[in-house]
Order: sequence, then C-alpha cells, then structure tokens
Amino acid sequence: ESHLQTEMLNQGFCHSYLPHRPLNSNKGTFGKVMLFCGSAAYPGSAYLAGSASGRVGAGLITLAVTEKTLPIYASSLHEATFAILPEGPTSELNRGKTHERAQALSDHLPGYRALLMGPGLGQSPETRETILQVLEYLRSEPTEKRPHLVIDADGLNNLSALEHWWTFLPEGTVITPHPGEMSRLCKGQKVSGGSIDRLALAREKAQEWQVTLVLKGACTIIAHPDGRVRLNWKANAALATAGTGDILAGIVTGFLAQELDPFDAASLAVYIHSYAGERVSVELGNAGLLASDLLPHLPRVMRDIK
Ligand code: NPW
Ligand code: AMP
Ligand code: MG
Repeated sequence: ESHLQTEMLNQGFCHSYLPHRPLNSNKGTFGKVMLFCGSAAYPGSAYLAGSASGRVGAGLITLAVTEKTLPIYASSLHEATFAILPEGPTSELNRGKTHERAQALSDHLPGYRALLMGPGLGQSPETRETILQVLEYLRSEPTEKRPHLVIDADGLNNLSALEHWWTFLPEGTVITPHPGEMSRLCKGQKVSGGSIDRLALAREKAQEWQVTLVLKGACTIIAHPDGRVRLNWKANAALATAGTGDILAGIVTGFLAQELDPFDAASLAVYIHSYAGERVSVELGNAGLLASDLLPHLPRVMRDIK
C-alpha cells in the first residue's frame, strides 16, 4: 500500500528539498526562530540548537532566557536576539508566576515561523506548567498565525509524565526523541537504538499521536502522521556524544522556519546532520567529536548536495 511506503533518505531527495535563496532576499525571507531551551544546568543546549538553526539558513534566532541566564548566552551567541522572560518560581509551583512566564513567551511569538521547546530545560513542575500553557496558546491560534513547533528532550520528558500527553499538541508538531525519551513517551516500553525493529513502532506511534516523529539512533526513522516512513541508516559512533541531539533539533526548527513542511524539514535535517557527522569523522575518526564541530559543516553539506 502506498501509505506504508518506506523510503531511504539520499542526496537526490535532499537536493530537491533544500530551501531556495532568492538573490533579492532578506533575513525575513528565511524566517525567525524562537528557542525555549536551556537552563542554568544546561546552557549549552540552547547555544547548540540556536547555532544549528542559523547554520542551516534561518534568518533570525531568538533565545527565550531570563535575566539570570542571559549573560551566559549574550557572550557566546552574538547573532542571537533575546526574549527576556520573568524568572520562574524557584521552589513550590506558583501558578501566577508560571503563567507570567508562559504569557511573556507567547506574547513574543507573533512573527516567528518556528519554535523549539525542550533541549536543556530541565524537569520541574514549573517548567512543565509553562510548556503546557505555551501549548495551549499555540492550539488557540489559527495555524497560519502561529509558529511550527518542535519538541525535544526535556520538552518530551515533561510531557511524558502526563496521561494522553499528545492531546496537548497543536497540529503539525514534530517530536525528536532518542530511544530513552521514546520509551518514556511509550510509558516504559523498551525501545532499541540500533536496529530497524523500531520502524513499526515509529509508524504506529506517529499515527496514534498525530505527530511527525523522528526516532533517533544509529538508524534514525522519520514517521509521518499518515503512516509514511523514511529511514536514515548511517551508523556513526562519532555522533554518540553530548549535544548532537540538540543540534538536530535546531536544524529541524531552522528548516521549518524556511517553510518546509514538517515531514520534509525533519527528513532533510536528519540527512544533513548525519552527513555533517560523516565529514567530521573523516577528519577525526570515530571518537572525540564535539557536537559544536558539526556546526561549520552544516552550510558546507548544504552547498555540496545542491
Ligand atoms: P543507556 O544509558 O544507554 O542505558 P536522558 P539526556 C537512553 C540536555 N543536554 N540507544 C540512555 O540509555 C538534553 O537536551 C544538554 C539507546 C539513557 O537511559 C536534556 O534536556 C547538554 N538508549 C537533558 O540534557 C548536552 C539511548 O536515554 C537515557 C540512546 C538530559 O538529556 C547533553 C539518556 O537520556 C544533553 O543534550 C540510544 N541511542 N540514547 C548541554 N551541553 O547543555 C539515549 N538513550 O536521561 O534523557 O538524558 O539525553 O542527556
Ligand atoms: P541525543 O541523544 O538527543 O543527543 O541525540 C543524539 C543524536 O546523535 C541523534 O541524532 C542520533 O541519531 C545521533 N547518534 C547517536 N548515536 C549514533 C550512532 N551510533 N550512529 C549514528 N547516529 C548516532
Ligand atoms: Mg537529546
């Protein structure tokens, strides 16, 4: 059946989906990205994701931060702009404060084409509440007026504690779990990282949850809510290191900002990410890659598959 097709990602496919760069373009042409990522414990994830969005061509990157975390980013990502949110409540859940933070983020979203929530956010009742309130805002907006959404890492971990968490998502959401996060989303079901026995699971869950699902691993599966599936099987141990997933999430978000549809944005992102990993490991071998090494290779990979 055509809806059960499995495609292998390849260069020809990716070539045809690369965003066009008209000569008379400006930064607005390529979309604004908002990142609700990072925290005092995980500042690097916002840097990595934001840089990756920029390195695949998004026009403007904005990081949602608090006054406390701003100095960390202001000196490391000069090209980014900032949405300064009120500090969240630090101890017990204070719904008023949480609401203020979610409201401030939502107020910033008009004009943004893509939003990434999750990498490095940490898990606390306050963060979960903020995420839920932002999701509620997104669901209340007409599709063409709100940013496309990617949820990764702690965005997923915070949600997976809830019953029927997928009912909180706006239509068109992309989620990018690694096998550990996927198993939490599936309420403890064991999910492997290397083989393709996860293909049926990814297909089933993308349909059940009505999301574009990127199930990461040595073999990464991209599943469409209608049952189509794409595969990228390029095992590379160099990528098995902290922060590479944050980069992938930033790439997907960067392509959504450039108006690719969710399934194509996710597919192209997976391909370019693994291709950049291959490039770095040609030079370095299969150990010692730092996630940030991938960043300068992203535009080169795009140039070369053109
Ligand atoms: P194991 O250990 O192999 O048995 P967590 P995290 C499993 C942020 N980061 N195949 C693994 O299983 C993230 O964005 C910030 C099989 C283990 O159980 C998050 O917000 C960084 N299993 C936060 O840290 C850099 C696999 O998943 C579990 C698997 C926590 O995220 C690092 C580990 O996952 C990080 O990105 C595979 N291929 N991959 C920064 N510099 O700021 C994973 N697992 O507990 O969700 O922890 O992924 O580190
Ligand atoms: P995360 O666990 O969220 O940091 O994501 C790790 C990223 O690196 C995902 O895009 C994985 O597909 C990729 N990755 C990790 N290990 C491997 C591997 N052995 N082969 C290929 N890709 C990998
Ligand atoms: Mg991750």
